Amino acid sequence: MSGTRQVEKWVDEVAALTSPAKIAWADGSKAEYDRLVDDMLRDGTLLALNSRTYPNCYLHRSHPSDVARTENLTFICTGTKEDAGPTNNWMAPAEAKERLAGLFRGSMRGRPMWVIPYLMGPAGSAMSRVGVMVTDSAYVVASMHIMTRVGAVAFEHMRSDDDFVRGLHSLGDLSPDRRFIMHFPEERLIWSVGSGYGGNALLGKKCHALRIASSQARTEGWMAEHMLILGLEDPDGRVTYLAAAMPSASGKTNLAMVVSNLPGYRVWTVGDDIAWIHVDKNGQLRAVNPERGFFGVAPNTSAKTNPNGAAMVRSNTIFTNVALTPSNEPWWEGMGPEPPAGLIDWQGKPWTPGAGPAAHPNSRFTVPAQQCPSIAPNWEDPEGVPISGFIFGSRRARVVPLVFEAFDWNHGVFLGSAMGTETTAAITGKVGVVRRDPMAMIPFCGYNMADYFGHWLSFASRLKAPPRIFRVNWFRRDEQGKFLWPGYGENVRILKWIVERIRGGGRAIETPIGYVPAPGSLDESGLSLAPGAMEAALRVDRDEWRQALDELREFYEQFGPRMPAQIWNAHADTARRLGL
Ligand code: OXD
Ligand code: MN
Repeated sequence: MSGTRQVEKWVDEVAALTSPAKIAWADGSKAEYDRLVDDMLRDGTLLALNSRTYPNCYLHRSHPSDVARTENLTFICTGTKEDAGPTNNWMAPAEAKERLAGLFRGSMRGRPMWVIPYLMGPAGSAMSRVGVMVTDSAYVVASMHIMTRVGAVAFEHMRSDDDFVRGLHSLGDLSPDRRFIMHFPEERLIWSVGSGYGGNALLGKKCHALRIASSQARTEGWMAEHMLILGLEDPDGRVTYLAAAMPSASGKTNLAMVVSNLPGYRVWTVGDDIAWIHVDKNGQLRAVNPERGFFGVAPNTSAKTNPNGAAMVRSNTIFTNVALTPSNEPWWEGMGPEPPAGLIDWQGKPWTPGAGPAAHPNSRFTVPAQQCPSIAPNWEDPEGVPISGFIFGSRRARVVPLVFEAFDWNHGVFLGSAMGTETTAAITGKVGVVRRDPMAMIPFCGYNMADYFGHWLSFASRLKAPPRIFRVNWFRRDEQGKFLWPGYGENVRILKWIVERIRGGGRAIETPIGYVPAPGSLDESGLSLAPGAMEAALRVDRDEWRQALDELREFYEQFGPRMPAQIWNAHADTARRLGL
């Protein structure tokens, strides 16, 4: 199979640079996937897991220095530094290409080069977009099979000969010193070298569906967001769709497929990481999940924290950097059972209790979305699902109440722009440091974030009734450092209040920061919280907010005059309402 003339031309150029032994075009078939797996079992890239308890599941161990996205090596290469903005690493396109051409030159010598045409988004959807990725990693090809729609379907969705994102990937020598993840949004081009892992190498995900797509979306008038999409079904069978932005490792996958602890309520999963959102002809926002699979964090996935997640990874799953039991089953911290004797750690060495984590904290599963027990029957609807509300959630021990609602669209955009989150040990090694992460897009916005806020603001006039915007924080703690809210399956109670607010009926009180649930309006039936915990979880603390607004001012100032006036005004209004 081969593609359009433009695709072929580009593939020829890439081959001339990387000098592969041969070129193979991926067709996305099951036979192709099986062949890739067989080859990788033979050369040791994959290990087969227990075929009785984990049929068609495999373990991959990455290079020990290649275990996570590397934001410090990720660049947005726009014509001017200002267009990338102060929160992105920037390099001039010509310089980036010159540096990386040196690393790509001959990098595939003696090895095959795969060309992967892929579709992001459901077949038949006007919201879907095409990419063509070139790689020298079989693991990447197999993972792209799970995460995207590979093959001829991609070419069928090109709107013109040139309508595809170009993604060039090579493992290089896997050295962090020669690792770069470069984005050229103006050319819809990605160059990634030196990493075989996750968001650095599966170019459809963070590189295409967020960084390049966010820039393309701005030009074309839609939104590419780091958001899950879920539908909450109420006891009357009505489903309300919500999209939620949360920073990495903040429970987004868990929420996307949460099992309700409230009788009569049910959550349907549409997506767990990325939402592409368009305005339809009636002025309604509609969202599709551009991905076809989940690339989730394994540790702490258990029958208790995420029963649907635990169930879906029992077949047809590629695990990366988890531990291995003597009976050839995957194991990770927080899975539930005690670690069995004879465990092998993520690097393939015998593990002893106390020797640090057996599974890497960022170990992953890659699994087809269709296997999730809560997958929505309409998750691949080409029209997408109607979005009635947005949720911005982050990890804050203080300041941010469990849930509250923005006054209006502009105020909601301000709340999204004001997001900060406490880093986890798994991410930076420094626990509890607040990192500014507007709309959870700091690592993923392919252009200047001040312009991104402006893009969000511009939707108000295009929508018949803009979705309501909510802020949540499952992670607020009491004076002793204990979580005030149980989270997980109980979070459906918060979703219920959100949907009641959207449909009318949910009661709230006005505070200086937004609408907070009125006493008794959150469904606490069957839940026994410590006395005073709910009040503490919902409290608006004036001093904490004063400090938060000061920190926010500093963050905003770096954008200079590009920062939209509406954001500054919302900041000033909040200070005024707090009496500051
Ligand atoms: C992810 C991330 O892998 O946000 O989804 O890091
Ligand atoms: Mn993510």
